[in-house]
Amino acid sequence: MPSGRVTAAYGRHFLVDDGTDVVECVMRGKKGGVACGDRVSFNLTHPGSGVIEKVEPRDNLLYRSDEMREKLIAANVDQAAVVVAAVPYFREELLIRCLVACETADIPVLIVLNKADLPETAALAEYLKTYVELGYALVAVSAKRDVSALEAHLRDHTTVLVGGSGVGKSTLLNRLVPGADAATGEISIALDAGKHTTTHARLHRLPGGGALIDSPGMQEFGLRHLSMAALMAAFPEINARAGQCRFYNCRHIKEPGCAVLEAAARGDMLPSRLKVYQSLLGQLSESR
Ligand SMILES: Nc1nc2c(ncn2[C@@H]2O[C@H](COP(=O)(O)OP(=O)(O)OP(=O)(O)O)[C@@H](O)[C@H]2O)c(=O)[nH]1
Ligand SMILES: [Mg+2]
Ligand SMILES: [Zn+2]
Repeated sequence: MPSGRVTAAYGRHFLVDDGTDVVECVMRGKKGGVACGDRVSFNLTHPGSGVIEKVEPRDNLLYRSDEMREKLIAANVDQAAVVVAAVPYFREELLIRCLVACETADIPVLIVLNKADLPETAALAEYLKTYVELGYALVAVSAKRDVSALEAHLRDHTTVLVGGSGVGKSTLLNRLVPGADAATGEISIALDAGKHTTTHARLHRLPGGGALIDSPGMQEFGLRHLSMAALMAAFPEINARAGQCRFYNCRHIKEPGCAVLEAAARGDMLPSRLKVYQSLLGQLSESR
């Protein structure tokens, strides 16, 4: 049976690259999802079209989940580039949720600060130094001017671009993959937000080796699938202090003698990150 890699996922339709040709496939029956980046086996039904029969076991899978369902983003990636920008605006909660999802899926992350050409970016670059101190890799680029700092990180890897709408993922892709010709959107001033220009994930081969997956910008990153242990492990500054709390099972909400809360009170932890941690924890307890 021929096999290949899924390079586009449009609902129940997929493009599969077998190394020579791109075959349009559907999934048989209603079983499980197929994600961009999946390795699959398929049967040809006509020249150029086929049916996916089997999804090979995945190295990893990045997905989000809300109350209703799971939304697959990409499979079998070496890393995720979480793209942020000061324009239209920086959404720290979305960044944190992306970082937590990648950590939970065992996917190394790189924070990409885009739009370095804009004056609004300087303050955000300063703010993100805290993330570097936490151990995250960060590169600043301008999709409009210079992306060389990012190129070195992408070579020979499969990388998925994730982040909010309008941060410039598709513009980065077009710059890095000449001829990709992905649609990019003008930011709607009226809404002061991205417009969700990209609607489906797509994998492109990088000219220097490796692949880049562009994904639709997200408004929310649902994390219903998280366990409490995974949540705590995904915050390095909490993880590092958890053993110092008075209670071994401290949840770092309002317990006395909590080393995490004390660190936050001293200014040794970003209050915004503690707040997102606590709200994620609250949602987990609700959904159980
Ligand atoms: N000044 C500046 N503008 C940029 C840069 N990168 C992207 N833009 C602009 O930002 C807007 C949104 O870019 P897109 O690439 O469509 O953003 P996206 O992240 O793909 O958005 P979605 O597909 O909706 O998720 C466009 O108007 C781009 O021209 C940059 O480095 N500098
Ligand atoms: Mg896009
Ligand atoms: Zn604690």
